[in-house]
Amino acid sequence: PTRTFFIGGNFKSNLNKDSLKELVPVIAKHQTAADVVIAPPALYLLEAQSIVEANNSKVKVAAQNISGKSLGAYTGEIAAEHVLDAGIEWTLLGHSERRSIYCESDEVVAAKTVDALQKGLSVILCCGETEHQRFVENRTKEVVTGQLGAVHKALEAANLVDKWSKIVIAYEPVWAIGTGKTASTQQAQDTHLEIRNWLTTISQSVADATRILYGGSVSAANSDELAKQADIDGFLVGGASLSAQKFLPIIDSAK
Ligand code: G2H
Repeated sequence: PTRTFFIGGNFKSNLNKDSLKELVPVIAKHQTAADVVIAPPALYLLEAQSIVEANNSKVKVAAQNISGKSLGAYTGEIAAEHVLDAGIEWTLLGHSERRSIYCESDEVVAAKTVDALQKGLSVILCCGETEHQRFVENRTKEVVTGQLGAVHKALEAANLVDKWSKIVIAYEPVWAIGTGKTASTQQAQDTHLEIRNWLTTISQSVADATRILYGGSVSAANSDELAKQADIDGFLVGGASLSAQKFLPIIDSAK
């Protein structure tokens, strides 16, 4: 199966107007066969979108989160409608920082995913186990497929199972996020394969077509090796996406 390599840049709550205006055009102009999607802080979504458009770039912009509600009385939130109105096609959902710091349960992430897909956004859906769940409880597969399973259940209930084609999965072991610790190439590949096998329970075609990204301290030093693995179809990059010097070589590791 051919799956176009996919590189996400998750800027998290970083950068400012000036550094964003410096960084985004460089990414937008970089030539690659890979799908590249960058997720700036919400306040800069419009700016990032206008930069990629001005450069006629293939690079896409993603929100880092959406409310999961429609327009209305949800102070502080950004709805899928706003993201779409900005000409933006993607959102991240279920990042571990959303889950752990902002208490988003599997069910909340699943409901947001349904909302995003129903309204026409594509979703980078994050999943991943904690250090305790992997190394003490030995429950990585159960945790990750539980997170993805909650989404699948919600898609079934909403009659949206065909929308798996609009989802890219990002596997991000929580213990490897921003810590400098990366899962070993083998640990990553093994878990990606477990996710791929789980996807066959939806259908073989979903398993074949769905991109599964690795995330967690990806850098130019480890991206080539990770990219070679059969079930690693790209990366979700945090810290190293904040500088062109670090991010472009990771984009270039696309197979
Ligand atoms: C994981 C990743 C991007 P980092 O959160 O989503 O960040 O590369 O900084 O570990």
